[in-house]
Amino acid sequence: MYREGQATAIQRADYSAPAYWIDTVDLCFDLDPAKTRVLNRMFLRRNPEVPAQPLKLDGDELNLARVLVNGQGTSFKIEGTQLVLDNLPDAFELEIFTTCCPAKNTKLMGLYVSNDSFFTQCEAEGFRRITYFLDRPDVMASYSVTLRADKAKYPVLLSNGNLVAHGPLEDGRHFAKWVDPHRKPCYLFALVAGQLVAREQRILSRAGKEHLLQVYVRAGDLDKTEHAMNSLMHAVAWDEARFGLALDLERFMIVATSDFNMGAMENKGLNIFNTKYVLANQATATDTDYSNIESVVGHEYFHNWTGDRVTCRDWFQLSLKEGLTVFRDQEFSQDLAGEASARAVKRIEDVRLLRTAQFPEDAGPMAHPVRPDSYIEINNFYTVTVYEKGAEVVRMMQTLVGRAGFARGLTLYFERHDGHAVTCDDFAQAIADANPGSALATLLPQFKRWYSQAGTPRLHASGTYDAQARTYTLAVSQSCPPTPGQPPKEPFVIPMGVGLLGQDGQELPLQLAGEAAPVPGQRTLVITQATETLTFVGVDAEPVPSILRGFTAPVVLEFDYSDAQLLTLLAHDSDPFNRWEAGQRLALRRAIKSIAATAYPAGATALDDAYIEAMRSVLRHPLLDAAFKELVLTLPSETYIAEQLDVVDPQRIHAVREAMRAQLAHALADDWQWAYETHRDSGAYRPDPVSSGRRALAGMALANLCLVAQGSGPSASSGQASVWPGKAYQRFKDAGNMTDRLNALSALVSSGHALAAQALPRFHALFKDDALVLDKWFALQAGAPDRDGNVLPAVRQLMKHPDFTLRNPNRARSLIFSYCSANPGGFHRADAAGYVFWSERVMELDGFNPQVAARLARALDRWTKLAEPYRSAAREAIVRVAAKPDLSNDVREVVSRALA
Ligand code: 0A1
Ligand code: ZN
Repeated sequence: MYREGQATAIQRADYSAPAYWIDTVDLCFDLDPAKTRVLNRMFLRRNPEVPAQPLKLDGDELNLARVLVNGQGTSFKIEGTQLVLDNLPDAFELEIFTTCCPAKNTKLMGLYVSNDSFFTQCEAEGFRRITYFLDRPDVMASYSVTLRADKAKYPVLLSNGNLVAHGPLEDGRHFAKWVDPHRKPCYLFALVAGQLVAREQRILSRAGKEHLLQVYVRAGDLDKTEHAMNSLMHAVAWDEARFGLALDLERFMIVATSDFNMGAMENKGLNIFNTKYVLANQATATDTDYSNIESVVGHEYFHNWTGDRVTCRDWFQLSLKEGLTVFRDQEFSQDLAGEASARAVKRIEDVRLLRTAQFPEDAGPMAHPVRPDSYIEINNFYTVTVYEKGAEVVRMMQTLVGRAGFARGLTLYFERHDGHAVTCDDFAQAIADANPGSALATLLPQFKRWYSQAGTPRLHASGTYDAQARTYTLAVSQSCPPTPGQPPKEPFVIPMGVGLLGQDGQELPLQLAGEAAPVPGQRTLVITQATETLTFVGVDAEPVPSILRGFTAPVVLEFDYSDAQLLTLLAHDSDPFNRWEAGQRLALRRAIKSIAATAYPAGATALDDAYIEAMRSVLRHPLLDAAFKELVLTLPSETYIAEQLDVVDPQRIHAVREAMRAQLAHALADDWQWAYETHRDSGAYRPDPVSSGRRALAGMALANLCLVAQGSGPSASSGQASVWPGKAYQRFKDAGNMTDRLNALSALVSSGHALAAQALPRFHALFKDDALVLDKWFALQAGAPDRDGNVLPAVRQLMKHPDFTLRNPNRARSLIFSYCSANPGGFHRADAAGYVFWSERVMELDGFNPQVAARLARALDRWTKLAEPYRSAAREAIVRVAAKPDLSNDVREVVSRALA
């Protein structure tokens, strides 16, 4: 067994069924911030399929007061963190009495206090911080829970399931008893107690059943719950309509807390959410917030079936519920967006996240398969690979069996596994078995390599046109780079959406050699071999291939497109994803060329007329949606550009991208002005895709116009340009919604205009009582484009601001993560000061919240790619963190992998 300091790596191959089952759990809590008493009465029975052995219950930071077996005192041992009982009957009642201290729970795992209320977080292994238990997802039990607390301080007492009794107790205390009708693993347990108010909504299911939906928040926040409630109602209706999955509870509750390590949690019937993904009104939330709320509310609700009704056998199977549920929330948002073009915008956004966050993970020291083989700390594996790549794997299954076939597969999955804890194999098998004869069913063992092989496959394609034979041949090959512990890779099953465009941009019918007749429009071909040749016949002139349409597989497509071909795709491709992709390729190519150029400052004229004219055509296009235009006109991020290079000089990338941004701003100055004027007013605020798209494009235009005013080109000197910062400031003051207000503020900050110094304090004064808006204020400053190293001193100064605290994860993310993980130009400093700052914060956070610290530790994952002097300095900083003697397993796993 592999040992890492104190910690032992858990291996997927070592899975064995539990030695005992827990049938019922009866919990009684006396809630007190300093000392909460937990009485846990369980019925257990030996698992006859496993050799007889002692019962080992997990615990963490608990004070044990009493253990009774069938009402009698018993001998027990404490081995490390486990409570060990031997010589047990085959079936017995076990009573355990413990206490814990929620007020001192800074890890926010288990039972903790936030704003004078109690909350729990049990996934993945937090329940053991509440009571001794078999804290593993394959042990499913029936729960009844009694909560007792001071009535004035904690008027609302919530747990999973149905409220069966409540009433007063002595000394101003009261109680509530909850019974969950569904068996569940302990990671889905939840309780909440505090001064909360609820927005309520009664709904009827298709079958005519009534349900109560509730969104609980602090008293002042009720006016910010309408969108979350609407999103929940949409989610309930969508799951019934698309997959026939109805709400199985009389009552479904969402509770918001401002102290939360992650986004939200799908506890059965009692979802607990980060306030960020609940609270919204037009004055305080942006369009992005609105859309995030919709997808996170959907995500947690969809877990009710994919995660709660059918759960994971062990934590290696995490993507069973997460990949599938992300896929479901992506589909939900697309279906709600409606129009094909709005669906495409959502798809592009999802792919952009995958490529900027997951592709680097898959190429770095933390690379792991969608179903990992081992871990030291499971909390480190709630990753973009498990979530977003996992969702792509599920999406490929749908592509291979079709939308209806996939819905059939899901139905079979629930028929087979409802109420059980299963594996990714069980899921894939159900989808394949419901679709006999499909490519998925035929290729299932090979397809499942997506679960076992890490790394991003590269799909290389080249095209040859034979005018005489009227054929177009695509030679396709695939490979996958080595990842830690996985040197060679076997070929994947890669669904590849393909279309061919004529020189005039018209879609050509497709006929493969050997086929009887052409098929109009695009089709999905399935690549399975290391190399393959696809020959299209009846092709009258050399076509422009549109490959991997809709991003049908999570791969890097290499095709040596000419600029002319990319311009044709950008102008004409009927597939909006590839249309956007063509624009990205054109920009990327120019960025890379400029980065490699020897002249400095780099990128002064990175963009040529052809590119600029193409962007102008998109911007002025009479038919394209504003949201799509905004995506096309956004240059590839610095992180994405860095991933394309073998050796990364972050300052050079930053300089080139900034120069490209400025060039685009100047060259299209009149067009930006037109775009701003024609999109700035979207009528009464509604966060729908069309009006959000208009606001996004207007915001982008304003940012560009401010950049022009700050710059030195011919358009800057004209009096016309210099009015824009003033207009932006006015807009910032007058805006009727947060999207427009923040966009105007951001235009001033990112152009570096002096008015930013007036706008920022004004913004703070306006929103000083709204934590989520203050997060935006911190984030904007920490993420500002770096000018002569000005961001780090600003961040250090902001750490001293009375509103800053590292203890609140949202606030820590808004300042520290925005700087270290989302501002490469500011963070990667030649003087290493960014890395020093990073190491200080990782170690500081690790002292009280290792989970959040380990996330921050990932900011230097890609250090080996850095050019000198960054590389050595980054290594030094990581070594400094690794040398901390009392480092958590969470951070230790990340830094030791980085140094391996
Ligand atoms: N299952 C949740 C994510 C989650 C995981 C761990 C947590 O611990 C702090 C919290 C939430 C989801 O996928 O939404
Ligand atoms: Zn989830």
